[in-house]
Amino acid sequence: MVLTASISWAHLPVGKVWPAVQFPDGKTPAIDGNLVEWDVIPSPYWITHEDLTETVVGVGTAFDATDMALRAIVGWNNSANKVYIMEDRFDNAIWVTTGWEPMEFEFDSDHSGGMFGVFPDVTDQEQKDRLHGAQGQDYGFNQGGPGLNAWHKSQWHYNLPWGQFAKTQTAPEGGEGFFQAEYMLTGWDDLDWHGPDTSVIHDFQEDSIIGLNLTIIDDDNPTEGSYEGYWVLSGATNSYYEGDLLSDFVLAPIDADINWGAQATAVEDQTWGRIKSTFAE
Ligand SMILES: [Ca+2]
Ligand SMILES: [Ca+2]
Ligand SMILES: [Ca+2]
Ligand SMILES: [Ca+2]
Repeated sequence: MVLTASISWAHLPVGKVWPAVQFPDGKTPAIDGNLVEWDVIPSPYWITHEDLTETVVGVGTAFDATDMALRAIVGWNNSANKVYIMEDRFDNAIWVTTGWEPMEFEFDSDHSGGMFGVFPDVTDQEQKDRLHGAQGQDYGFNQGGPGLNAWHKSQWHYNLPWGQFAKTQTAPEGGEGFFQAEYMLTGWDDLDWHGPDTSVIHDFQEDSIIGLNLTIIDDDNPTEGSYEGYWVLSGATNSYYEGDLLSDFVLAPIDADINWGAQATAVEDQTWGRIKSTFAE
């Protein structure tokens, strides 16, 4: 009994706690799909495809990095009270924007665990809508369908000032290259789809643990349904609705080994780009 209970409550992978890097004030990333501000963050903060397990097709950990590869970083800032995620993904056939290949990520800011996404026993639609995403949230580009970035009735919460998503890609849809994205998110202890006035924002604290899982989906030929994999950090497919299965992330203190003074920004490039486009007009 005791063993069963401890297993059912264990966050996954068991015994693993990932660090979420703390951005000092003034060093938070611009959410523009240009990943240059993340370059100063060293590998102990990286999550790569080697950390993921494929759970649907049955590939397990036999990852082929020429088919898809991932580097992701989770960060946070105390003053802004936000979490930031970077996705740097190689894919031999990118279908994130028009197909169904999101990097999906689920958040349980207060680490409450429990169901947040599927309620088979709830038949009342109003009640279901209120529960869905309330105490854990599920995000990703087009995650809720084309143009939608969350898997709940609520969609306002990933737009400013609560959230922000941006991406770039080095190849057109269906091509081989990198899909690069940045995400800024608010934590919610209770997300009510009706709006922020009836929702409760989480207060992120240094050294606290949050529940978070990420999954990348590869489907290189969407018209033929060639589903290639569902690669999950926690190793549990049902992480998309069950908070107990999410991985643990600790909101790390400021890391003295990171040279934030050397952090590059894209501001100069963007300014020059604007000047050039002005010349061209
Ligand atoms: Ca950026
Ligand atoms: Ca692929
Ligand atoms: Ca929660
Ligand atoms: Ca693909």
